[in-house]
Amino acid sequence: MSKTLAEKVIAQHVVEGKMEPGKQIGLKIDHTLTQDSTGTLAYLEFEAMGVPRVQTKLSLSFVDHNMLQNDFRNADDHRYLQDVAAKYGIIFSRPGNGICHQIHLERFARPDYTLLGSDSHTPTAGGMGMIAIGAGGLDVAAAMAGEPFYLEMPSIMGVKLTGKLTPFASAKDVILEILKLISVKGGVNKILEYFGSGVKTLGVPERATIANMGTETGATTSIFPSDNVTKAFLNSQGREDQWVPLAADEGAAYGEVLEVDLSEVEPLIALPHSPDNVKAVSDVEGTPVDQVCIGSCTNSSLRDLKTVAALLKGKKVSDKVSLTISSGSRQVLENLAASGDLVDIIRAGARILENGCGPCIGIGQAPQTDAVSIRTFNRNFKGRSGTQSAQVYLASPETAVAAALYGEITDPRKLAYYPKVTLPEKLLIEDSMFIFPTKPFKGEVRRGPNIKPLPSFPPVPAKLTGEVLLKTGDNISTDDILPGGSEVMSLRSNIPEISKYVFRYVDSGFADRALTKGGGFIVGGENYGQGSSREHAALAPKYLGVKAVIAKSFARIHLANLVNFGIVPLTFTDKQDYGAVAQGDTLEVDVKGLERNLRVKNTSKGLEFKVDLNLSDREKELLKAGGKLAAIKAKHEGK
Ligand code: MIC
Ligand code: SF4
Repeated sequence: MSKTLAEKVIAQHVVEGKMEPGKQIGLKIDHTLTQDSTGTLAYLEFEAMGVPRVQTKLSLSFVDHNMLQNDFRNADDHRYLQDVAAKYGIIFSRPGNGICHQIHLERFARPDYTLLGSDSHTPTAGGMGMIAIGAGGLDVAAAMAGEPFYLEMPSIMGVKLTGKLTPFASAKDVILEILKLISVKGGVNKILEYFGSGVKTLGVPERATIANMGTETGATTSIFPSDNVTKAFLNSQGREDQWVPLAADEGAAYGEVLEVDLSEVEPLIALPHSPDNVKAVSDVEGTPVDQVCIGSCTNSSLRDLKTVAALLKGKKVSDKVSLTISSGSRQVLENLAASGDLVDIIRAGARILENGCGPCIGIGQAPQTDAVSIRTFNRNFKGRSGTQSAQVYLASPETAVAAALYGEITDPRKLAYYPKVTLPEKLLIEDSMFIFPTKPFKGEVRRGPNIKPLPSFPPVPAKLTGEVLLKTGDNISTDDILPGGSEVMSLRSNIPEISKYVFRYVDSGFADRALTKGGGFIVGGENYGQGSSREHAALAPKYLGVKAVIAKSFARIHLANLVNFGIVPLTFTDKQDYGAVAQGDTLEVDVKGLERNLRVKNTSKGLEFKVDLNLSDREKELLKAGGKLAAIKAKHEGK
């Protein structure tokens, strides 16, 4: 039977379950990656599993998020990560080397492999024909310990690309077009698989941009074929021997197909505060701009920054605008420097930041009050920039440059001259900021005082009772649940402290109220927990006593994180019942046996409503054991 490309790669790696959409499967994981802000917890969890060395083909630990060193805390985390990497056989990418996804794509990604990463934009490597999935740190730790990664077999959505992009439209506009069509929840439990004659017109960095931001549709992952373009990219990285051809079989059937004619894609922009709030740039032209930030794992490749340099060459950034540039990797920066492109960027008046995530997660460069900030990033949730009143727009590097030069949102086609950017056949490559775990590790793993032991929790009780501590609307993101920014992010290895920030900008009294009331329930709308993979958004509420979340629907990674930490995820059987629950109501639900169909008593209103607990037997076992860590520990102790 003909297979889609995704099915072929999955079939090579499936170790449990049937590959039928909606059924649980277990996948063997070849590569894992972590980054510092999820990695500290992931490695504390890995250590607790008692496995002497990682069991994967390759595991990588990056430091790219918490780069500010205002005090000892982030630096201590970096040192902890470096020690753990050396001890357990993990490649360590030193601070300053760049963003995990960009570097993994350059130096490690390979077609027909699987990757699990503790970061939601791990699907970037789908640009290289990998099945690359974002997950909570605990799932990644389990994969490092040799466990399969369990997930619901997604349905495969074909995305047929035809035609060729016109000047000033780029890969970012393609994914914005797709977001406009299917929204931030249109990809949930799906894989976006790209095919068609338009694919070969896109380079690997462009494919990676599209796969990266497929995450914003809620998709499990995105994948492109591996073809001669892939081969040329691997060759430029000195890794041609890792190439294999990969494409869907002739006649492969997709659950549904979306068609995008690249020649019709125009410059697009996502308006505040959601990545799917997409309009044509020409519709919002003239909006004054205060800040432009170019970089992030979506748009910081050599292709992007060479384009930026060529468009800025000989020009000056508007004096109303602060333009920041953060390249995705040291390799990108080095190649820009060697070709002279960096000089054009500096002369135009850009502020050059460190290679890393930086402003994308509010680590510096928070814009001024009420600022309009145009960013080449992938998320514009309210407050994520560090300034609650800022208006953040998402656009391509081309559109970002136009805004920086004109001081207002401008259709980049006004720039008239479109440079033909070509990438060198062979790049400058220098891997000295990786530490390869070749020598045996001696001594103790060093932990700073901010690295606190993991909290442990008892099994889920038979009956859950308590108040509705908070009722939210649709599309609540993990940035709403637990914000980014340098203040909160430096507490990622300290659950008692970070839990004080849960829902800080949604409802500043939440954490105190949860503790005072002895925990309780959260009621949510559709797509609850969209966005990042941070398991802190489950673990910190659990620490505050949250027992269950009742929502209309959940985002994939957050749902898994809730189960992993023993918060019961319930969905309204009839979504209308959402209207019958208010904040402050007292609820009661008998979850003994973890049945699929349950009834919740609203004792404040004297009402009852039905909810579903749609979990596999394996997930129920995790809840019964008090979470995934307890379950894995028990398994390894029993060996
Ligand atoms: C993000 O873009 O939101 C992050 C920060 O990279 C997160 C990970 C984290 O919260 O540490 C993600 O996307 O998973
Ligand atoms: Fe870093 Fe931003 Fe990418 Fe997250 S989305 S990994 S914060 S660059």
